[in-house]
Amino acid sequence: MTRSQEESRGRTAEAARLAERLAQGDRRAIARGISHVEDGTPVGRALLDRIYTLTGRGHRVGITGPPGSGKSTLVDHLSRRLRERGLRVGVLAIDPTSPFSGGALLGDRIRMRAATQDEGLFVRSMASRGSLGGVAAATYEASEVLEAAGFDWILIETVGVGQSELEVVELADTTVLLLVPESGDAVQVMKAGIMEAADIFVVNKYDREGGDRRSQDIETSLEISGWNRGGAWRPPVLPAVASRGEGIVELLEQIDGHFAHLTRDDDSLGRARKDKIERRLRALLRRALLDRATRGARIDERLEEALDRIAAREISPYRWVETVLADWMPSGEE
Ligand SMILES: Nc1nc2c(ncn2[C@@H]2O[C@H](COP(=O)(O)OP(=O)(O)OP(=O)(O)O)[C@@H](O)[C@H]2O)c(=O)[nH]1
Ligand SMILES: [Mg+2]
Repeated sequence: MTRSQEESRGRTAEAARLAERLAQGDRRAIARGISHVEDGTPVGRALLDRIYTLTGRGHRVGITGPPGSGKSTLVDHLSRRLRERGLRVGVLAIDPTSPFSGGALLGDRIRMRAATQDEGLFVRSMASRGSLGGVAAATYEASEVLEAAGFDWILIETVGVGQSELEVVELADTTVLLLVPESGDAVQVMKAGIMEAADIFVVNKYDREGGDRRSQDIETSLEISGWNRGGAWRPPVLPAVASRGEGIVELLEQIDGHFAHLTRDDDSLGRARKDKIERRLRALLRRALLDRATRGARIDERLEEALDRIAAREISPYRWVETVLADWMPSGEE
């Protein structure tokens, strides 16, 4: 057997072991599985392949909104309620180091709760590493790992201000957008196109001035934008004071309502998921192509070599890209 065959067998065996332990809910296996997936290792890929038949059973809920809008606080309360119902809850938080809460985030409360006795709660922060696949892909894959481990609900917290967040949002079955009475950041959120992706709006911090006005604004923009995007679900706008646990029951009702809407008589959940799968296939293919094409291209090294010279304006970035590309995939013109 060649060395690479041996390695490949080793990976398959490790993925198989992980998959088996995962399915039994072994927390260390879950954590390792997610790490593999996050790092994009061959074991991670083999694992995802192996567990695929076990995925698709959970309800994936994206919780997004501007920095400091109360996402972690809300996720904490939501997961409590779900645990009370006897449901197993996985929480994935992306880049929880916004300048707002300075990294204390993801509610230390829930992390601690998870770390203690509760077997039905698993919490993980996803590092936004700049891997080829990006954090959105890693998060999606992590949610598959959690589903394979038998978690019924996957709550995904992400700051809703950019393209990659929008990708995360797109992967959820239900997207909850949190806004606060003060406008400010909301503009950014709207620019990112997340308004259009939201299934449920929550105006949090209703204990502050201006909640009603904000709700009214959202209602108005829903009317203007024509909320019935190919379906009859009308995104509700709900008030909440997450820090006091107010509005959580109503929110859960709406999330359930949305899921029921997706799974009603016809196959809208199936269709919605197929759309997502299609986007995912394209993204996976892009990543695999890029991976394969750049193998051995020493991109990182070359970047490092070039950085100083480009910063000093000795060569232009455009020239650099052309040079790298020429080495990497000769155009055949020579
Ligand atoms: N007044 C008030 N404060 C709240 C409410 N909900 C959350 N907070 C506070 O707002 C701050 C930010 O809450 P987080 O839950 O960390 O917000 P977040 O959206 O997760 O923040 P990032 O992850 O940093 O983007 C905390 O100090 C919370 O206690 C609310 O309804 N009213
Ligand atoms: Mg947070």
